[in-house]
Amino acid sequence: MTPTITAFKASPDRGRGLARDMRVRWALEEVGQPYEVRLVTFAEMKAPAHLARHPFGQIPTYEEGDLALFETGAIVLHIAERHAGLLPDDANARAHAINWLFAALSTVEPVILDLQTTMLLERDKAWHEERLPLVQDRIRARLSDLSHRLGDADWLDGAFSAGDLMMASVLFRLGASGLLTEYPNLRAYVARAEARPAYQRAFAAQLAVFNASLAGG
Ligand code: GTB
Repeated sequence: MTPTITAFKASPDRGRGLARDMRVRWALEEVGQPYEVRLVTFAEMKAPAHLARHPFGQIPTYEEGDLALFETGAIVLHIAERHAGLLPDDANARAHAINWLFAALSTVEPVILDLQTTMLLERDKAWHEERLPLVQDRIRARLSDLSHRLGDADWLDGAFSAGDLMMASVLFRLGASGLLTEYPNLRAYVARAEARPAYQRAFAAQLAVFNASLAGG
């Protein structure tokens, strides 16, 4: 059964691949599963039909037959568990990959989101200049540990997995901050992830949606 995901009709990131439907598109491309996309406006995201799919009125969602999911972590894990390609067969290696997926979302993403909040919503506050270095240093602490763990390896734990997909997706959001440039192996890790054909296909698909929205589609 072809799954349907939801995505912004006109993404505020202007098709730079930062909205979270990108993670789901990428996972589906990695496992070779075709999918359909229901595009939603901000108003539609807060209307009852979408709230039935997503209690917080956000994107992405994932529907497959009777199953409706929200939260990118749950969606990517679901895709990875039902298709070959994103989780190893060995039980312990599989658990490690899932471990990294959770680490990306629970340990690395929160400090990065804090920086986005600081830059988008707190720039006009008197304390912004004082708070910014603290937020940046909390990110550096995570990146430093991650950089040590990755070392010279291509991926976090053996072959590319759902854990790498999620970790790279989280790190993409540091692009504008320049912080990744302080960790050459993490910058190379992100570049390797972006170079994957499945990532490229997913990126092109979400960019096409944004370009169509500019054209009034
Ligand atoms: N924890 C949820 C998950 O991982 O699925 C978070 C989902 C989420 O934050 N969705 C965002 C959303 O629907 C879109 S991706 N926001 C609308 C709302 O909450 O009303 C976050 C996002 C939005 C915009 C950019 N950007 O412009 O660069 C980047 C990321």
